[in-house]
Amino acid sequence: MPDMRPDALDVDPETSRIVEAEPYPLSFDLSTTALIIIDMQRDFLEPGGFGELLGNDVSLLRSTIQPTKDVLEAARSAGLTVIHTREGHRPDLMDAPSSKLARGNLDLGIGDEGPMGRILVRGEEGHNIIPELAPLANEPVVDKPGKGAFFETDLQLLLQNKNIETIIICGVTTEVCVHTTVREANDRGYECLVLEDCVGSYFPEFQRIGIEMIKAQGGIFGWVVNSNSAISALERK
Ligand code: TIU
Repeated sequence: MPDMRPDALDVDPETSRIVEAEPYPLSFDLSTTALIIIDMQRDFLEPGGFGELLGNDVSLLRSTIQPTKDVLEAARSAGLTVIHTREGHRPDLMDAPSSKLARGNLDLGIGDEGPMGRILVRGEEGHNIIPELAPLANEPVVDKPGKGAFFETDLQLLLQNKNIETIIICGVTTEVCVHTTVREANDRGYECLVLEDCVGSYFPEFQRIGIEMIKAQGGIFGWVVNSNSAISALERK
């Protein structure tokens, strides 16, 4: 006797998955799930970039690279939609609010010439995604002027046209661009699964609390799991 509940009619046993996430298991379908990798750019992860100029120790973010690489490979093998984002601005900086340009009273700030070219400017070396996670030609790269990946980008259009319902999130930094994007996605009706070892912060306490905040209150913003469990679900091991 087939399961005739309304939701069950849509379930394809070949592509449906369950991941033992927190705060409770999450069901998703490979055909309606996207992996979004947030801002894994040289400016945030390598010495001499914007992250370091803000006074941060970039080595704290680098532990996210290998697990994210593993998830990226599993997502590609599972046929997921893969989208990369980058934070940065037009060379004329007209898409950067003056508040953002002035913030921090930095000697070297957005648009200034740093060791990897002009900081957080599109087309510069530091703005590039780190080589370990280089996008494939068929993977969209969404350039965003803000912290959230939905703000003034075509991300929602891409997701709608691919019928995406669930987003698996990796990237940096946990409490800044990852959180902003998860919150934006949540309000737009997407289910978010944040991979705790694939998101990183310059502040260990913000990493811990940032993860707690997503899954608290019954998953107020979404679900959390580690990369191994996510990969197992994608591969259905
Ligand atoms: N400074 C910091 O933690 N993050 C950012 O400025 N951008 C992102 O998180 N991508």
